[in-house]
Amino acid sequence: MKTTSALLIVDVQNDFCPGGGLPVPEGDRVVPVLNHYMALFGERKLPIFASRDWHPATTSHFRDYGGIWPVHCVQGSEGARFHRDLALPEDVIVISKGMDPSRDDYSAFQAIMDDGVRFSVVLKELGIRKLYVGGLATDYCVKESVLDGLRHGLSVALLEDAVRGVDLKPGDSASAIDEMVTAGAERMNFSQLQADPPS
Ligand code: VGL
Ligand code: ZN
Repeated sequence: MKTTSALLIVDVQNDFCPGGGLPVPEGDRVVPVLNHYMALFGERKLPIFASRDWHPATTSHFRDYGGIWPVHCVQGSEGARFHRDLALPEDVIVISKGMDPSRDDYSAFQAIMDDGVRFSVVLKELGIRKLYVGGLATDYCVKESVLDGLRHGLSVALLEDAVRGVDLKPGDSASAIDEMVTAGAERMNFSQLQADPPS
């Protein structure tokens, strides 16, 4: 069977969960749901990517240096680790973004693997045509990753039961979902995926 689908888990890191440096309300609620998605992709031998926000201590992304965000996901810190209950498989492909101290880098398409290979290049090598996206935060990294996926010509499904948003302004996450759908993303939840499994 030729692989065409992959799962992308966006930034499910301690700092984006309650108690973290940039907590997303209910951010940790995505964890058990994403574990179900990972099990389904794992059974079907489909690739699973996990992106991480991976900032240097000094970056224009942070409030102290001109940005809008409190300190979060500093490289090597506890806050930058994936949530402990996120059941990442051994063969998960971790991609990192946000290392450039002069850029925000919200999209996973700006992320690279440890060996420097870009996410889009890996997707191409694996023949991925459809990306299923969940994680944090709906109105930032999830949104930008979904929009970039569509720009790259992929089919993109937004896993609506496995995302949560920051909502700096109330309604930001709802608008982000509208924007993704308008751009061509398909909204999906776990029971819909079980009825129409990825291949
Ligand atoms: C994110 C704000 C700042 C995200 C990252 O992962 O959505 N949001 N840095
Ligand atoms: Zn960040």
